[in-house]
Order: sequence, then structure tokens, then C-alpha cells
Amino acid sequence: MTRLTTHDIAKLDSELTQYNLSLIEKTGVDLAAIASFAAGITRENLKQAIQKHRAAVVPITSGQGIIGGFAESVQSIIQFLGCACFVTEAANVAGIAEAIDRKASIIFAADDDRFIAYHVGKGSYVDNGEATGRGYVAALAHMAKGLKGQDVLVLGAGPVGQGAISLLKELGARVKLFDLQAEALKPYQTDALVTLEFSLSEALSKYRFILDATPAGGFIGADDLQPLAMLAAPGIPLGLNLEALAKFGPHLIHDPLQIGVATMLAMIL
Ligand code: 2YC
Repeated sequence: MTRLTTHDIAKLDSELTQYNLSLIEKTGVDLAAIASFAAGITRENLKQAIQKHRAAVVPITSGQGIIGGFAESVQSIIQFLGCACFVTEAANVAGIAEAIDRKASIIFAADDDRFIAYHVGKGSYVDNGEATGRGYVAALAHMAKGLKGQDVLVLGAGPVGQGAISLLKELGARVKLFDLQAEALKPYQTDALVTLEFSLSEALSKYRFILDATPAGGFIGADDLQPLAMLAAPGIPLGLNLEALAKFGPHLIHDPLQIGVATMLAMIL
């Protein structure tokens, strides 16, 4: 999993309103609608369920340690959706105890390997990878005005790609999957709803709708894509190079945390 830097999320909090407006411009719907669609609930359900919850974000110092601004960015996205949320003073296990003492019903926490939202009452959790994949497919589906029967190229069969494939199948899309590692493709070799692609350049030119769930940066050029291509790219760094970004920006969904965190909240409620 790619590790965010403080720079990646520097202005996230103060720019959430304009980020949401850009989502509406590209997809026709806002962050709450995208997250609820990905979670299989209505936007109204989400807004109502949120009222009953209080979320905590617990900073975790293990591994490469705390990312400056990470917990606060997660908190701002949760609050933006109308959910009460606090960042614990303490980190790690002390932070979990503090979250429970302060009556948090949902606990968000990330180390270098996993980022989860844990529902204290149900004892269940949602993983950021799955939520991000589903959230980005929800955004792509709205931008494309529906993906039923459409070919969609998924780059990367990791947790994000797997989450994306699960919602694409639910939507009746025809999934085309590319991954550099044959090992990652194994689970899909016998999946009738998924066609495997073995040439990246061929696949990029063949399909209009693309979900880039790879951690590779700058490998997609403007000439690699169809003129009307639409892309949802949760991967950090961005797979599009600067020339491709300039040309396809108006039809590109890409953010460091927003859609993934919003969808985690919608899925865990
Ligand atoms: O500040 C903290 O609590 C750190 N332990 C957070 C580490 C997050 C590492 N994961 C990532 O940077 C990416 C994010 C995009 C979400 C999933 N992986």
C-alpha cells in the first residue's frame, strides 16, 4: 500500500467544500451520494444513520510512524459528512481506550499495513482498500451515467482493485483486469465476469472507462487513451503523467483520502 505524505493531504481540510463542488461537476452528485451508492444505501439513510454515531480517529505510531495531518484529515472528511468526530489525544492502545471512554461508536485507525473503521457495537470493521475501490467505481458510474453492460478496465488486483471489481460486478459492468503479477490474477482466472488483459498499452487504448488502482505513477500518457476516456484513479501517486492529466483532468476522479474515508463511514454504519 502506498504511504501518504503530509504534502499529499496538506490543504485537504480547508478545500473540502471546493473538492465536493468539483465532484458534483464531474459526476453530477456529491461525496455523500457517492459513498452511500458504494455502500448500497440511500443518501438519506446515510444522513440519518450518521446522526446516531460518534467517530474517533486514533493516531498510530507503529512502523514509519504518524503522518502529520493524517488523523485530522480523516476527521475533517467525517465531519464534512455531518458525523461527530474527534481525534484522540493519546495514540495506539491508549488512544483506543480513550476513544471508548469518550463513547466513540466507530474507531478509525491506520498503521503502515491496514487502515480500518471499527464498529464498536457490532464488532465488525471495514477496510480502506475495499471501500476505496467501491467508492471510486461509484464515482465512475455516475460520471459515465451508468456502467451496466459497459467494458471497464481495472488496473491492479490488490485490495482497491478487488473492491472495485466487486461493485462493478454488482452493476453489471464487463470487467477487464490487468495486473503485472500473474499471481494477483489467479483468483480471477475462473471468474466468468472478468476478462484478463495481458498488454497494458493495448488495454489502455481499447477501453474508454478505466479504474487505475495501481501504486505506479506517471505511466499513462495522453496518447495511450481514447479521446473520450474517463478515469477513476485512487492510486497514489497518480498513474496519469502531466500531459494526460491536462487532457483528461475534467474526466478524472483522483484524491488522496476523501472518497475512501467517506465510503468507509457509509459501509460501517
Ligand atoms: O498518522 C498515523 O496514524 C499513521 N500511522 C497513518 C499511516 C497511514 C498509512 N497508509 C496510507 O498512507 C494509505 C492511505 C491512502 C490510506 C491507506 N493507505
